[in-house]
Amino acid sequence: QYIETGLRQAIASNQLRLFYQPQIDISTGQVVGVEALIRWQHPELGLVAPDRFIPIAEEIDMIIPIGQWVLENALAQLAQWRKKGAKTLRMAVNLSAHQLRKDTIVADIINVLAQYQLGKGALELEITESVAMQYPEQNAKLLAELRQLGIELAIDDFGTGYSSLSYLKLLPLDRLKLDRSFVKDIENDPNDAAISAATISMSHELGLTVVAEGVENEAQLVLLSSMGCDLVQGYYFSKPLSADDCFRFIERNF
Ligand code: G
Ligand code: G
Ligand code: MN
Ligand code: NA
Repeated sequence: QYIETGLRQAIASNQLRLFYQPQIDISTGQVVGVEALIRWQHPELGLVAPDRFIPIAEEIDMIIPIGQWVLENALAQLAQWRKKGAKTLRMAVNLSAHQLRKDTIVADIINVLAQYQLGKGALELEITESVAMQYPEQNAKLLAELRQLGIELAIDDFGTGYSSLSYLKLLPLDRLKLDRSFVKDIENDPNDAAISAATISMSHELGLTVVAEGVENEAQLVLLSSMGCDLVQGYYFSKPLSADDCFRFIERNF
């Protein structure tokens, strides 16, 4: 109740914040993208993590305005970074089920991209497996429209849902994000290593690239690299950063 009341005013009260986590191309070491991750700067609770308020935002119909706020602010930030020299940087934004079902979603995204003069390859949308497979036919049509606009599409938390793999052949995707639960013990657990290797080779056969999430040490990086993983994201490189800190991180390898 307390969270709910506060959440309704969070945008107007300027309490939402975006943090950005770099995504690194394993073969070049370059930062090719960043994932925008929301937090809520609450006057009493401090910085609230998305796990604690996104589910509530979905229930009380606040996820649409919050999702729109994220798109606008993340793309405004990307436009600024591109002007400062990060010319090909990509911004990954998490999309909730409700946002995908909104009938003006394509127009909304076109408008924000146009507002910041961002073209193809600027925006990546992350959707979870469960969302992707909810309405496979409708999603296929919608995602094809988005992809036509040069928006890249990634499946978030891959391998964790109660899902079949059939959506992978139905949907026009660019990338899978290997869930960090498989990466965590990849050096010690042969099952995690097998699942990761199989996911990477299957993805490549399907014409998709793979981002490994939650990479925390060099051993994990070396193993993922030997498996042909394309991109990595995790504390070994950087935790999610404020915009200023993130730009300093990106700037190091222009
Ligand atoms: O940043 P953190 O690891 O705490 O994020 C936890 C979860 O919150 C992640 O699964 C992420 O997908 C989700 N999340 C973060 N930012 C957003 C957002 O802007 N929109 C939605 N729908 N989910 C987000
Ligand atoms: O579910 P999604 O991948 O969108 O959310 C990413 C979340 O994972 C963020 O909240 C971020 O804080 C967290 N995260 C990012 N890198 C690491 C990592 O290396 N280790 C762990 N344990 N969490 C991470
Ligand atoms: Mn994500
Ligand atoms: Na994830």
